[in-house]
Amino acid sequence: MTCGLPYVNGPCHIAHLRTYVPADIFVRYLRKMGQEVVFISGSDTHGTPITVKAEEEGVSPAEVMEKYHQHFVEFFPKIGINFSNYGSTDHPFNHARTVQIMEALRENGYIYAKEIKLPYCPNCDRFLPDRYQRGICPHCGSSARGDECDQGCGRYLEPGELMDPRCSICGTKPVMRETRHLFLKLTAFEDFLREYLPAMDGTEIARNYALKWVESGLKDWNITRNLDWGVKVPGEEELVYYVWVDAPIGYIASTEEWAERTGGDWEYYWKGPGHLIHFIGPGIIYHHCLFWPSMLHGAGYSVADAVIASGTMKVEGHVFSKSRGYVIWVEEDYLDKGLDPDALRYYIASYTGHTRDLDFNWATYGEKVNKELVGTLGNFLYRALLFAQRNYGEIPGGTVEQEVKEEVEKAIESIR
Ligand code: B3M
Ligand code: ZN
Repeated sequence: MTCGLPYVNGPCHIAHLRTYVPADIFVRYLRKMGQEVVFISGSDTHGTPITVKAEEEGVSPAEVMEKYHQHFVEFFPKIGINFSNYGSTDHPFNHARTVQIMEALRENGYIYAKEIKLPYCPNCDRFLPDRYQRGICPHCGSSARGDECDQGCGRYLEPGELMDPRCSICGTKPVMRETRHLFLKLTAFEDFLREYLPAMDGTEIARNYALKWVESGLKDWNITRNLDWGVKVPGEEELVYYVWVDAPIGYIASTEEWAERTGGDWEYYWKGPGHLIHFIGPGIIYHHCLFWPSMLHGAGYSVADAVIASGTMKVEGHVFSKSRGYVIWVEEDYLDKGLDPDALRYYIASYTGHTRDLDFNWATYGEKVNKELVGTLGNFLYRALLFAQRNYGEIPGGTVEQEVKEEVEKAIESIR
């Protein structure tokens, strides 16, 4: 079981928990049912989310990464989430695994190099990968960043696709400059994806979106960036792999870390008969259902049995947004105020179905805690315990009536 890897460019916020808490509940459930589960996550340490943050703060990407990696390592247990391994995409295992998988894809004929023209900022004197440019989404016309329509349709954007780009650091209109990049032949995986996706288990939105994208035509995928922070591409001095290459490979590397520590067998899951389940947020279906299975399949690894994409997160009725302030920083705004981690877990788990919009607002939080947890559950326990204490001075022994037993069995079955 994996959980999407948080970018370590800031602390844990409530939209993270929208995915992690249900995943954790599912893991606990599977274990109760006697399944052996390796629960994997880790820090996503590369790409422009980290380098842009580092530039904003005037520190190195490594400093940003270390600070927030440490935050997440310490944070997850505080909210009751204990991964079998919480790794890092900057771990040597991940650098090595990424190079190995990309080499396997190259040997199998799925990777080629091509000269392309990309936006270059003459003022900052550099190419503008991903978050270094803002412009207009060619699909829906919204304001978008280089690799993702973050304020409109949510589509993944290939380098060069963004219309009317501007350097997001200095606002300059970039010039187009020729540069050599590597591509993954995503088009070669069309037949595989058409067979794999309909059979893939998990939430319907994951399956249906991915199938729709295959229907609308696949394009080869630019897998490299002109950056010096990331996994270096052997033989290509100027390039690192795109963060969405080494990030999911981080799931494997984190499993390798677990295996090294426990004596477990990572290949059982990634090359053998073990089952793989990905829990992800709603914005990263494209990467998990098109790019990732193609990479795995093309390099001789197992693909996921299921992709479970959660619904979106709102805060006080507004679409979750860090920049616009519709955010709850879980440590600072919640735990540090002395509020109970389980009450928040309960809110997230009970508010609505896993694929629906989940709104966090303090009024509903107060109601749920006071009425459901304190009023209903707390009161039930209180009365039962008080009754026992008053009449017996302890919880008395006894036998459970057949009818009650049957009701309990029925409840377990229906939960299962
Ligand atoms: N770091 C976070 C996101 O885009 C991204 C997930 C990686 S999972 C391999 O939501
Ligand atoms: Zn769009």
